[in-house]
Amino acid sequence: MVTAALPYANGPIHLGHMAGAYLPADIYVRYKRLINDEVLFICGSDEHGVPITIAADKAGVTPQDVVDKYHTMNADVFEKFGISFDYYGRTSSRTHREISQKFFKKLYDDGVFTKKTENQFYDAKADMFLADRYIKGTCPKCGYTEAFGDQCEKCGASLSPSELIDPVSVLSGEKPEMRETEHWYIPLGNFQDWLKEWIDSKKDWKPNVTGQCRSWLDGGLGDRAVTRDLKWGVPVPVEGADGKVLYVWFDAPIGYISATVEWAAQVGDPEGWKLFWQDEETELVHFIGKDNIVFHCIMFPAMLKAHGDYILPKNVPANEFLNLEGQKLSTSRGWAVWLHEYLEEFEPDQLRYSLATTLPETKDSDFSWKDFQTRVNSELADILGNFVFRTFSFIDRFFDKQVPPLVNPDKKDLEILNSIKKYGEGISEAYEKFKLRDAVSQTMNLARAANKYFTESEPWHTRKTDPEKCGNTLHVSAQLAAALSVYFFPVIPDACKKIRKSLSLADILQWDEVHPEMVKPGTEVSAGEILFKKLEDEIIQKQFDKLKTTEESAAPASVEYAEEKEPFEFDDFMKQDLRVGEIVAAEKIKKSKKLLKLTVNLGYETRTVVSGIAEYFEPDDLPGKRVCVVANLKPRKIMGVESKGMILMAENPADSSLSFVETDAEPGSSIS
Ligand code: B3M
Ligand code: ZN
Repeated sequence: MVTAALPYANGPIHLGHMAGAYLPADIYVRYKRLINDEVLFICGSDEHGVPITIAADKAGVTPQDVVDKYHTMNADVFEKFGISFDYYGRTSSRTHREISQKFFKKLYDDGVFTKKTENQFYDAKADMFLADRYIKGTCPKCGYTEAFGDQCEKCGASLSPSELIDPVSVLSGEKPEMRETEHWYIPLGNFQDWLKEWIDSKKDWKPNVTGQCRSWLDGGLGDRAVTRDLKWGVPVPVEGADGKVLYVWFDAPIGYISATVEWAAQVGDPEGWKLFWQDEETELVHFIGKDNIVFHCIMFPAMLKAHGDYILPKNVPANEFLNLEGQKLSTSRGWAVWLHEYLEEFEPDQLRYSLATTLPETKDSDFSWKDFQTRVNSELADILGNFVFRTFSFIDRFFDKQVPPLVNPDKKDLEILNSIKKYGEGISEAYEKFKLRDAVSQTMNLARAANKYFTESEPWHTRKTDPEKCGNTLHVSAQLAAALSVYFFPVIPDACKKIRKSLSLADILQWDEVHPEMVKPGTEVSAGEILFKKLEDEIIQKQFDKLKTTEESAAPASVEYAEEKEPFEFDDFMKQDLRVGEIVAAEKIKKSKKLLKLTVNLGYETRTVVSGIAEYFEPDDLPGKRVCVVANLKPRKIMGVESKGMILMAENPADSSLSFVETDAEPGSSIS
């Protein structure tokens, strides 16, 4: 059972999504199908949560309009890009609503949840509780009258709704009242021991995944809300829950199960989904980006364990993030490459291959248009394309379109023929360990070896001087082309189908059908078309310029830089002791919207630092970050928490967003 993270249906798919979860998952699944594993590949649209309602408000339409548009658009882009889901569902479906409600009800009846009361702004006219972005008023810092409940867009101050002067509801314009509201929570602390043992048993999980899980566990697991006061979502199926819906991160992972149920119904085997979710023999693998690790390795496993009827994930090979031209992808700044726009200019295989060579498997990686052009021109075209083209056109022109027999092969012929199986084992082993970049580079190495063999055999000479030897070269090359059409199929399926067609081979071959005598002498070979056209500099430059223009148009007109402070003495600077600290845990501070309590490892000690960044960062995303700490700042009590030190933050003058000053240096390193 293989799943890929359900993309929010609030916008189009970009490169980062592809490299994070969808392409790795598809390559892995295609490989699994080639080795005859019974595999089901499930995904779908994540259609609930505030991201959807904000997009709807911005566009002046309903949430259903938003999800209908992007569900269709994203399903179409995945199809065109060859992401071969067996089923692509959506969490606004009736099946999903019923299954997620039933799941919730079982945990509710089993007493898994705790219930808590909290204060929240309520709009009596719109008859709903208000999320932070749904409240606006006068900024207490600069007097701007359109500040939102979470942030003032003018001065950038991070706010909490209760700080706004004269708050009003964005929906009705009325003054909201403060009301008590109740929510259900899953007390993850009750699963702490079991989760620690379960995570510790995962010896084959990627270190970036287990590392983040351990930070979470070390920080102590808190309670996680499983319901929200929103109109849009799965209604909470119990008494006294009017106006409440399931928290999006409670229902979304259940979307994997409901989509499988829908798939089973679609294939006429309504009970067939149980093989994939309730059979201990089945291996469940979740492909996700690193920002979803806590939900797939801590929260969802706790839910599945509590429920009792489901299997648990065997592996969660989360990828890190893909950067674009050396910068973080940013949809708000327009710094992104949208798949539907890419497909207007280029072929899926070209991007599948170049992205596969730079997947952020263990650390963030980068995509550049220049590198894309190099991968297409110097590898796909010059190595694989060139080898296949020369082989097929030689057989077509000089061997009457038929694969010649192998007669008295020499050492080189036998060596490369016998290397085919070896390559297959190495590539297969890499795939089994989710080392997809390594698998892809080994596959291209086989193409390199084939191309070199062809060139060094000089069939254009032996054709006249030693026709038998020339025939051997083309016989061997035909076997190599056939092997490549199987081994490369997970990555560049379209090109592989073309190679097989030219070799009159079956469309879907299995991995273990690859062997040195795959293509029989006498097989009809049609001269292949050019597999990969080279990309000209102009078309690449055009993409790069387009990126720059979109960024400029999305960037704010004028940027006001803060005044530089007065000069000061060097000795004064030397009084402060800056150190590298690794955040090992992060949590919100009760009754404060702005503060986070961070546990920071300084190498020589671990300490608590309070930081006013709760409006900018989810606590879940912070463990593992290495940041700059003013270590010798005098300790002080903030909201009852003793804070020793300060985390340095960089404030972007364009939009006042905050970023950490991150480093790879070891915790405890002195910064001066
Ligand atoms: N919708 C994707 C994200 O966090 C989120 C994944 C759900 S997987 C169940 O961008
Ligand atoms: Zn302000």
